[in-house]
Amino acid sequence: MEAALSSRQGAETKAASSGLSAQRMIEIYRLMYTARRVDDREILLKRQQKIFFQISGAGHEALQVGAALAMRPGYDWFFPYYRDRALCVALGVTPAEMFLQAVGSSADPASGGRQMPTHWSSRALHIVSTSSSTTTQLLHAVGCAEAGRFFSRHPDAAARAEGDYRAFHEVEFHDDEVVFTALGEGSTSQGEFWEAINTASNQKLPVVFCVEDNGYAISTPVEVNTPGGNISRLVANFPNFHFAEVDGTDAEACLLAFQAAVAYCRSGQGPAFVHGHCLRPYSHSLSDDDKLYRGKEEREADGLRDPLVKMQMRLLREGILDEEQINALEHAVEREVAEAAEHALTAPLPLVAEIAKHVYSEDLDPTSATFASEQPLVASAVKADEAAVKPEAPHTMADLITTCLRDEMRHDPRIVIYGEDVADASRAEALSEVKGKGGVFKLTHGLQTEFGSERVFNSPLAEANIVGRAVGYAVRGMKPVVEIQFFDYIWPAMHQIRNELSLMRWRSNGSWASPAVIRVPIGGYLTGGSIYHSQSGESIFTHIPGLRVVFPSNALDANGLLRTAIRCDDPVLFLEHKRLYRETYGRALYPGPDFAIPFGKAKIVRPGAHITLITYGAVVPRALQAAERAHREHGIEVELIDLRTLSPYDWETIAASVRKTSRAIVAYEDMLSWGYGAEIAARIGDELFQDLDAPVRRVAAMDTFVAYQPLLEDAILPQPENLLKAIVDLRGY
Ligand SMILES: Cc1ncc(C[n+]2csc(CCOP(=O)(O)OP(=O)(O)O)c2C)c(N)n1
Ligand SMILES: [Mg+2]
Repeated sequence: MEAALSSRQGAETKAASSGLSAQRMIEIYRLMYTARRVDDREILLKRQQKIFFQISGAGHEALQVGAALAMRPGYDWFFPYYRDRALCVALGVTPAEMFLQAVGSSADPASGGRQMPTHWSSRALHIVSTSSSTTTQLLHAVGCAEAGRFFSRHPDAAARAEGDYRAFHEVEFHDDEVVFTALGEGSTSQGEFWEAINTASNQKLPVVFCVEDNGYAISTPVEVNTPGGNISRLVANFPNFHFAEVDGTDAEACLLAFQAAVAYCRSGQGPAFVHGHCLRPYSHSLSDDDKLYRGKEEREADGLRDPLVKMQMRLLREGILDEEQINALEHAVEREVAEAAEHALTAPLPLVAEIAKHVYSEDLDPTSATFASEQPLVASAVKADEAAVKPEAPHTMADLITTCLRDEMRHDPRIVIYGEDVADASRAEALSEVKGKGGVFKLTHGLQTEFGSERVFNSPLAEANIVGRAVGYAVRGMKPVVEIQFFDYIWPAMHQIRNELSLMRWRSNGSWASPAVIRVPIGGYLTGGSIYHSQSGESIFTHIPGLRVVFPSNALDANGLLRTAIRCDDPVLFLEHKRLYRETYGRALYPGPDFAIPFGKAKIVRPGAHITLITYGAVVPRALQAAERAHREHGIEVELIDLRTLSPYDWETIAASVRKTSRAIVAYEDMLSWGYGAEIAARIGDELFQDLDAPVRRVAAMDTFVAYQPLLEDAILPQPENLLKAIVDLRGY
């Protein structure tokens, strides 16, 4: 492939030698050469054991420099992948900064020594922190483009506001900004690739997708990942795209292809897809040896296509530089690279004392009094137009969640709500004759009608799409409050939640954050909910640093905690028990539009001197029943603690109670083994051993999923009788 291979839907890619200035050609070579020499120097340092990992961008330089020079750092937005060294050099990341990351220095501006080399991040250049996960970044790019478009259509939403997360999110946007993202050809097998081009296509977003096709994914050749061996052929029918397939070793062809792609995106016509054929002369990484799986002939053929050699030859052939000038240019680059590497070797190391910094926001603490300022309003104080629900009547948890969403959307124009079926009707013209859906549980009902289809809309049926886009929205300063339809189906989003959403702030050493809210209906006791509509599993998420996990048991708490979730600056998993949505238990009056409850503050539902019972969610009303019976039938006084938030949780309240009662039960709806209560029980045993008069007990579900037949469901999930028995047994211990 010697020149641009093809170009469809838009500007033609001009033929090679169409006339870049000599200056431009020299600059391209200098950037490509710099990237290669940084790789070479890192390889040396790795062999000397002065750095700990190396992965090179060798063979991709022409494509990446072409991409970078077609865009504007600090104006456009970039979601690169680990091979994009030349892209980042050309955007303005210096070799010195790259080596600081390679040695793991605290001065590494991308991550402060937390990420491997080539895990890019720069606020000034708009390079958003990337992970090692292949492909996740594409959905961030999509969300980022949506956010840019939203701000450009609603500039008022960008205004800074005090008192919530908006105080800490400077918003910049440009009407014609473009978002770039890249991945390898092997990574196009990931579902998130297809989920990203789906939304970009549907919404005509200005995203440039770049597939850097070096023919291999570690040892797996392209035809194994891509049926037919060419990704361009597979994506060709996505609407609204500009497509280009180029020789990724020809710097000029690449630059021209990207210029056309970027122009198409800037003009608002839709996304672009640039597929570049490049090569990988240095194996996958220093941990890989391609001689183990590639024939000699194939490797040698690649050697002849080295983009660096080709560019150098061209400079010579066209008389742009002579040999001496090339040598001078190369020596200058080598000097800069060597000095940068030397400097990094003496750079300061990160402090162990700062390991936990930026796991959560350093600016806004959701456990603080900032979120405890408001008492519920008395009904007479609620203005009629403030209350979307009647102020004088008690309301269900479902109602007060909806009310909170509505109040917060009125308060904060940066909130968008999306997910599966959350809109009233995607075909909005139907709304004049239909009532609207508003979610399978109806909690978002009426919101699209009030706030419009740009703020409340349906997503594709793809959970990673929902959360991945939320990351992109949130890094731009928007507040996505998204819904996963059932907890049972959160798993396709798990990768985004664990490796991206929750890690963005820590891995970028505080440079970026993605404080989105994910609302998730959870739990059983449904009579017929069965395996796939009854799951719990909260401990899997409380095991993720960086994520707040909230689990209210009643209407008032749900309202106040959801407000804190939305106004705080951390990502929050907000678990809503389906069985509690419309229960009589825990109904409450509308508490007003500013009622908030801080995280990490448990509620003592019932005081008692004999036994501490710690629980949350739908077990709270069951535990209350058991506690009342223990009092009536056995004279046992149970102190019932509703944790309300699971990460963080209120250790002080637990400890004070156990010191008083000397007996503790931890109860939870999830399976007994490895469940949330295991951690609480272990900590009580660890820190309060001297205060205990009996072992800590757990009451939870059987170690199985929930079955359909109600008889089985009742036996599997913890019931008031199980709790009562545990209380009586423990009192007699
Ligand atoms: C989700 C995920 N799965 C597996 C890996 C391990 N891994 C790292 S790179 C890689 C191959 C990627 O190949 P390709 O997309 O072609 O990019 P290239 O490295 O060739 O540029 C794999 C499997 C990963 N980082 N992320
Ligand atoms: Mg590859």
